[in-house]
Amino acid sequence: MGVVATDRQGAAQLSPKDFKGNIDPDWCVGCGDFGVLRSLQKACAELGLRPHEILTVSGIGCSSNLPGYFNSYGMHTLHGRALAVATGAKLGNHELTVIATGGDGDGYGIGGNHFAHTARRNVDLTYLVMNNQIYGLTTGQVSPTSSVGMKTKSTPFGSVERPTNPITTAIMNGATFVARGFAGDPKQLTELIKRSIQHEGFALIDVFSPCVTYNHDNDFPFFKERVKRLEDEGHDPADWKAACEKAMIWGDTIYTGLFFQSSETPTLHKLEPVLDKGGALGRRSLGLRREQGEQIIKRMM
Ligand SMILES: Cc1ncc(C[n+]2csc(CCOP(=O)(O)OP(=O)(O)O)c2C)c(N)n1
Ligand code: SF4
Ligand SMILES: [Mg+2]
Repeated sequence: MGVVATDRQGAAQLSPKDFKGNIDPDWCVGCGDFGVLRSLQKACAELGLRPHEILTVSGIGCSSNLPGYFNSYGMHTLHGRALAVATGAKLGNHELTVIATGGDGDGYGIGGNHFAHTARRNVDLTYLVMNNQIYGLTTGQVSPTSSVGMKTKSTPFGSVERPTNPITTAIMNGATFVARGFAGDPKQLTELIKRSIQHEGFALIDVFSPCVTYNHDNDFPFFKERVKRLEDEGHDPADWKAACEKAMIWGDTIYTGLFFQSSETPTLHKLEPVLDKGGALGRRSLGLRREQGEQIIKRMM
């Protein structure tokens, strides 16, 4: 968990609008990513966070443009590398609320290695994946979550590959908070984001965020007909086996909500002896004279 406001009596409560970036999104009209951005803004406002307490980090893709539209510190990094950079930032300043964002291609394809290892390390951050089952930015190629038979620009006769399951993958790799949201259910999504930020450890929220331009199979009506909330069925997120079973269901019913949560594993920054005492690394003195610091910066430029 990052800094959730407890120490600012009298400070005005921010509204979702305060988390609006200076640039308006250039997403297609109707893109699911709008719902994700709004839910994130609402969640941060309701938690009493301030923009300077948050870092959003992304890779490359339509969804990865999110940090540009959100008012906080932000980094738009390399394709598939959001989690690597987010891990470094969290260890550099573990007081920050770190939120990595991106798409299914970015996170589960080229960045799949980082996904597995960030979960295993239980890095204390939220990973918000806008899963539209397609490469949107590059105009509609098959992605790791595209369904078998799906026709795309790169699979004109239908995809022959089985899709990855982000929920079971995250659970098997040791993630301690694993959830699924839907851009068409902002109320549930906002709650999930709030809980993921409050959670201490690696939190995945895989969000169905339809690409209205390049994926006409998995659109808003497709999900509206199928999604059922786990919380309406009395699912216990502490039940690992039930979480895996529910995550495997894909058909007339597809579950959203919190599949799994555990507080048994310490976060990476709590395990690191160097970070254990003395506060955030980024706030500590480097023990260098001013000239030495300037020389290092000069050498690096
Ligand atoms: C190293 C590298 N390889 C490939 C690309 C091209 N590329 C840019 S975005 C993208 C896929 C984006 O898909 P996804 O992460 O699902 O995001 P979406 O656009 O669907 O939100 C690819 C292959 C790139 N930018 N860099
Ligand atoms: S191409 Fe798809 S994912 Fe990209 S902005 Fe348009 S609708 Fe959204
Ligand atoms: Mg995508």
